[in-house]
Amino acid sequence: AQPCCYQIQTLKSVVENAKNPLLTKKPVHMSKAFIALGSNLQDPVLQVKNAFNALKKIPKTELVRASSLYITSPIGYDNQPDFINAVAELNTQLSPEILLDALHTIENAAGRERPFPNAPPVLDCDLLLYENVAMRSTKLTLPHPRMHERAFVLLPLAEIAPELSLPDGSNVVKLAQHFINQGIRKLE
Ligand code: PH2
Ligand code: MG
Ligand code: MG
Repeated sequence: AQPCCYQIQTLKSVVENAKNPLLTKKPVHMSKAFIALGSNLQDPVLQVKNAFNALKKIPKTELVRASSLYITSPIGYDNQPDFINAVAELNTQLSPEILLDALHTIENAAGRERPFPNAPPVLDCDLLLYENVAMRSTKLTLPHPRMHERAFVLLPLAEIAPELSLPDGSNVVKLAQHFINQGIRKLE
């Protein structure tokens, strides 16, 4: 075909496609969410890297940013191995509750068991923040109730989203500065 004929054909199909509702994408509303990942069993570095890949596969969800991996001293219950921690930023069409279900599915797929409360996790995936939502239900509390005091959450968050503020207005970089002595360093 001559170049001009080709162009006319292309124009025709553009016009036809514009009329086809199956081919015209409606803009969808995406919500921003932040996830904390932690592991201290069964090759924690691999567990956290696998978790990033699993986050990419959540339906109606995009992985926007992944932090570096950090090696961190256990908080709360001392007699367990060091953790590998990281955080991820997602854009999602899922509600907080459905996103939480997806995170539990990822934990279970990694072989998470809960023999006792705060048992060392093969993989812990916590929903930290969902937009500016502040809520408390039996299933989910937002923001994550202990994120304000944990270097292993605040430092990786400050790395990928320094401008981020929590629903109460506190800035992550400022919060992180209080907890830099908790025993945390970036993995090389
Ligand atoms: N998670 C906990 C308790 N303590 N300590 C570190 N360093 N990293 C964690 O991810 C972590 C913890 C409960 O989820
Ligand atoms: Mg946790
Ligand atoms: Mg958890």
